[in-house]
Amino acid sequence: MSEHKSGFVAIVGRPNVGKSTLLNRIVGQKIAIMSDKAQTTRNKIQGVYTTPEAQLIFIDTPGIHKPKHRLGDFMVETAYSALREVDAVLFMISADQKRGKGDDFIIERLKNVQSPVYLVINKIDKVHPDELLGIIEDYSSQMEFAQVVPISATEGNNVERLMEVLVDEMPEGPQYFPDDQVTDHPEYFIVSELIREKVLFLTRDEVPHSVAVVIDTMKRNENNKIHIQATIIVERDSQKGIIIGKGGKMLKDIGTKARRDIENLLGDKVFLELWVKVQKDWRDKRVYLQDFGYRQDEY
Ligand SMILES: Nc1nc2c(ncn2[C@@H]2O[C@H](COP(=O)(O)OP(=O)(O)OP(=O)(O)O)[C@@H](O)[C@H]2O)c(=O)[nH]1
Ligand SMILES: [Mg+2]
Repeated sequence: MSEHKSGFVAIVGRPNVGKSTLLNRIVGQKIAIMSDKAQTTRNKIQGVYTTPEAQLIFIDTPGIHKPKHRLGDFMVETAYSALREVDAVLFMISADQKRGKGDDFIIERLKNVQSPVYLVINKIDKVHPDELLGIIEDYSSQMEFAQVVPISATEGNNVERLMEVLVDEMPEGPQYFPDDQVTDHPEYFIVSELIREKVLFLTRDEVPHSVAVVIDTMKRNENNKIHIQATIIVERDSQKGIIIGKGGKMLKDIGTKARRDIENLLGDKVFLELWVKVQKDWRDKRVYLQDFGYRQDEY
């Protein structure tokens, strides 16, 4: 009989290439929020993949970009910190985007990484198969990858194959998490993220990037529902107006959509109360970043 294997795998790449979508597919549950806006993920999120033979812990990271404020600095540092002490790195790119300065910047960092780096070409559903060879050649001329694996995170193409390749790569090791644990983050964190996801989905321009969500209380009430009070923080009064919407319609919409996802996550009825607060330029203020869950000591 072969030994049990385990290890850590970091997923890095530019914003919006589909890192969180892949993580959710691997664990079979929505633990990381996804959106069509760049810079959706802000923290490291671990997803646990368990089979009888192996356990892989995947670390989803914020997209690597040129930071414009302290929150951006935190996000990029968080992504780089995941490269340390992992057993493998997945460098994800999107098949429908040309290699750009942002990718080259990441590649330079990856050249110094000790563990094997896999090139994962995502969104192959968006291009003709003939285009793949050119992409592979182009990236392989920049650095040596342990392997190249084209996938579609939304359709699921080749994701099983990717898992096989990674299990092969992992060293012998114990099972770190129980069979049924899919993430290291507490429920309240995912709840706050699900609310933020709805804001990302329903608003545009600067609003999505200016929003943080904090859970104030979360407890079972006398009607046997989980009662959640959460605050949506924005940077300006005008943004507060947008989040609340005409006659409170936007806030109601955010609440209804978020509640559905939260009930799914918790497997319970939820009563969700949302508040909106302005905290001027919080993305550039260290104390607010800490208060809102972006702590330097967490990477
Ligand atoms: N067509 C297609 N779209 C995809 C695929 N994977 C992800 N997407 C879409 O790409 C967008 C970004 O996905 P995310 O998973 O949020 O991307 P990310 O890399 O985590 O982005 P950041 O957190 O901002 O760094 C979403 O609209 C996804 O639905 C894929 O395989 N095919
Ligand atoms: Mg993400």
